Amino acid sequence: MEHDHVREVDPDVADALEGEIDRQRETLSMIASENHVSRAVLDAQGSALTNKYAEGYPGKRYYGGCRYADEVEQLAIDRAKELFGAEHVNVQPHSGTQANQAVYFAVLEPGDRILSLDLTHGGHLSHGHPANFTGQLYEVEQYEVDTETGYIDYEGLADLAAEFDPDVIVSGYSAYPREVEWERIQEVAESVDAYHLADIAHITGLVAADVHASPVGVADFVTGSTHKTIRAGRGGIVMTSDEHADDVDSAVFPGGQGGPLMHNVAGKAVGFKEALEPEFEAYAERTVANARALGERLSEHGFSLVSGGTDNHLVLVDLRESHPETSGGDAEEALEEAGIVCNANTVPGETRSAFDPSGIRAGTPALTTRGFDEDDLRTVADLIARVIDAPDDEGVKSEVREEVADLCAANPLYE
Ligand code: DSN
Repeated sequence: MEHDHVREVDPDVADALEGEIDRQRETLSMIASENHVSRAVLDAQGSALTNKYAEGYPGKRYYGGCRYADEVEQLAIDRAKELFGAEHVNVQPHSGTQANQAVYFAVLEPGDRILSLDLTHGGHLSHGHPANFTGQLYEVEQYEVDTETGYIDYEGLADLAAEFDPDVIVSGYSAYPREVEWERIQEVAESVDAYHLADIAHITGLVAADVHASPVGVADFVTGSTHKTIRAGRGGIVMTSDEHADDVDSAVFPGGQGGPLMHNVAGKAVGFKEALEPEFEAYAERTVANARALGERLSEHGFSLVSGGTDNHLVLVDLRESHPETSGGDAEEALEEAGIVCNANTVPGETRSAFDPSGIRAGTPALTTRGFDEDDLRTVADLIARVIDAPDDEGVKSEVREEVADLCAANPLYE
């Protein structure tokens, strides 16, 4: 991939951009929240729409010259409605966190109450972590997964809701490998007269392809990221019913953001069009089948998986039993040296620290985009096991790096 125009002006940045493309081509991207978007989405995101201010919404802008911005945003909205069956869609949030912020801003006052999953059990910063604005503006109580089974403790959630009386219950997670029972959480929300926000950031693509149950039409608000499993332009999205449409729109703009990033909205429109093609459903199915194959083979190697396996695009490995001397950080570093990029992650009942936790999280969205199949993922699991069994062995890492190079060459990226 050439960056000739950048190189003419700024060779330092051009070198970094080309280095990044090479890094993505030559390593296995297994960060569960990452993917490789198409050249079409890259083009749209690198387009002249980056120059355009378009505060407002299609047909109701605060600036002139918005004809093409209107066309692009309306296409993104219409395609998202078709993909998810949502009554109302806002495609302007700059990120999944901004999408969540819009929902909180639409229905909460400072000091109101949020009930959400603890970060170390798979939740997200923007669901109420003390270091995030949510933890500072709102009163937060957190439910957990059952540490024995790794599944959401739905009964504990119901008990906590009855006790805490939240204004919003947040479902949808960042490191949870199992299907979420949206209706069950909706029932709890209704029983305490709370809104239900389902954050499908990680599984937006799986929901769009009907590979995971959809919370659209169940929860009051559904937020998502648009660049993870759905592989569209970078950013966020909010879906809701007509009843809450105006509140959400004014919470996004002018409530939380100024001008939308129209180049990213164009990337969302293009990615949603791709996701409406039948091939996308096959991609989403393969992503899940690949994660299952990865998890099963890791289990055969003696690794303990949180919840024993996966229903979605990621596995969460708890290293404490199988590799008590190896932290998630040690494993992440050794794997990266061998060309396998994933991230250290907390596990339920965490006994180390958030900075150097006991687990690793690994996902299949990006490898599946490159064409990896279940056999490939079993091979990748074998490579992961070899590295984590001997994280300081330079010979092992060098051998694995060569096998990674072969897998990458067989599944080229951005040719
Ligand atoms: N950073 C994302 C993730 O890795 O899950 C969430 O925002």
